[in-house]
Amino acid sequence: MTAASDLLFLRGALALATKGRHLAPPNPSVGCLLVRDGAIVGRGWTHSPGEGHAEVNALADAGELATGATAYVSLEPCAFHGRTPPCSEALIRAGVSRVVAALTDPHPKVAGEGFADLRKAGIDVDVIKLPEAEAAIAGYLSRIRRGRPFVRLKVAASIDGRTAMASGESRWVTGSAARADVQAWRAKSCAIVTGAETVLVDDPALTVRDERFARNGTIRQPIRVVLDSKLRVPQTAKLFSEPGETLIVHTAGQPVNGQADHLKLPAANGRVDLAALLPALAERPCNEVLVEAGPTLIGAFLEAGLWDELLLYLAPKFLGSDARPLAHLPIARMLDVIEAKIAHRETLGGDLRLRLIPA
Ligand code: AOF
Ligand code: ZN
Repeated sequence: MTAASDLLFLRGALALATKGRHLAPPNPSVGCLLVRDGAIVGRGWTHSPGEGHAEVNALADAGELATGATAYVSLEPCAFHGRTPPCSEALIRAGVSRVVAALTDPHPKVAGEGFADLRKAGIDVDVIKLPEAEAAIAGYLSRIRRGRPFVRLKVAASIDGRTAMASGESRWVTGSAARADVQAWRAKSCAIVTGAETVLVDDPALTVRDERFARNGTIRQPIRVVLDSKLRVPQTAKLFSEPGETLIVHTAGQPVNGQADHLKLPAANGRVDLAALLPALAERPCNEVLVEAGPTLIGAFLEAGLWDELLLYLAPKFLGSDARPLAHLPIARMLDVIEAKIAHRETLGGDLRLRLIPA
């Protein structure tokens, strides 16, 4: 039976899931709320891989009060031994009487097995589908269902759609609030993808530096993926000495030094084939990738239709018609324009952030 309170508590579980967003990858970030006699007795969310899942953390929080409680979870409890034991067993052992979940886990080792285990043990199970629960773990779902990560393009541009002066000079187009926001998107990503050109021109760090995302003094760094088909990036590039891993993706030749991880992929039009890159990143495993790159790579993702979201930060200034465009996209006819929908818009300091999705 679905009561209004079920929805409320399930949304509460989903809100808890956001707490682990920067820790959980490549695991899905899940939230769990334990409720007994109308009162919340336990809260949990997914920690780093190998540490507790949401359910186990909520059970630990509730202690004895978990017996007879209802567990609200944003995802079906797992039913297999991975890095940690199955949550279905932990819930059964703790004596919860009912489980309400917002989504079935499509992982081949779960996919309904978690619910089946609970029911076999006499626990009532209700699934109340929440679209927000899907959106919250879109990267994980994309990796498991489509074999490719969720691709989020990020661009900071002027109101006339320019990202840098013709000289390459690009600091600072947007303000500090927009830049702080980018840190949050990086923090929940598994990989930051960029191109050799950006590394050669800007020498970026591409790291998460905001202490908000630290746990026990360390910050989980998304892997930096540099598409460097001809191996032009020198070992002196800043990103090699930053915390976290760097992966160089190339299409020909042999890397001369062993410092960074290398991956050779097929080429398409002389560049790394993006259609080959994405499954390779899913294999690593990557849920969400953030593409922070120049006009060529952004244009290539747009043109290939291999993107799920574009985060567009717009600063109310004009860089002028000699400045660099946000995407290199030679389109001649109206028939071929790439259309998008504005899914969300927000102001950040003096800038505007649009979230666009393919139309
Ligand atoms: C849950 N609760 O909070 C999460 C789940 O290697 P492990 O043990 O960490 O298991 C990873 C799998 O667990 C992952 O692929 C997904 O199926 C599930 N994630 N399940 O019950 C959680 N994060
Ligand atoms: Zn689990």
